[in-house]
Amino acid sequence: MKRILSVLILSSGLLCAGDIEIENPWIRAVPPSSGATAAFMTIANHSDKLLTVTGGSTPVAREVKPMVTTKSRVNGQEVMGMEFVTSFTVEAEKKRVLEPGGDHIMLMKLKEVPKAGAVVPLTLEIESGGRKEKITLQIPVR
Ligand SMILES: [Cu+2]
Repeated sequence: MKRILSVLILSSGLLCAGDIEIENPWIRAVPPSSGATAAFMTIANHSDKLLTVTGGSTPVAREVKPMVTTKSRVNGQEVMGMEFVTSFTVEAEKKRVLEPGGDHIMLMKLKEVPKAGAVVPLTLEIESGGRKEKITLQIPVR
């Protein structure tokens, strides 16, 4: 059986939905001509099961996709890159930090360019132990 849980918080801070805690979420303010921006946060998994962020949605963008940093070797040199992935995982009792220069959530094909000081809703689809949950965060733009 699937359980859908929806939780709302105001502005920044902490969200606790059972075993999932989202710390310090924020969205990067971008110039009006930008087609994309990114969301950052720390996802804490307090359960004993693997947690997977399988997707997301927001009224301000047509596409929401997880992106991770990659390391590859080109001509013997280590090269850092970025790559879209279908999901993020967070190990049991661990945290995953999404931060500038590292893993993040891309908001693309912006319908509305988030301005500094605004608060943008972002819904994350999360799976844990065969259970699916939706968490809606109210994320400050800065
Ligand atoms: Cu990106």
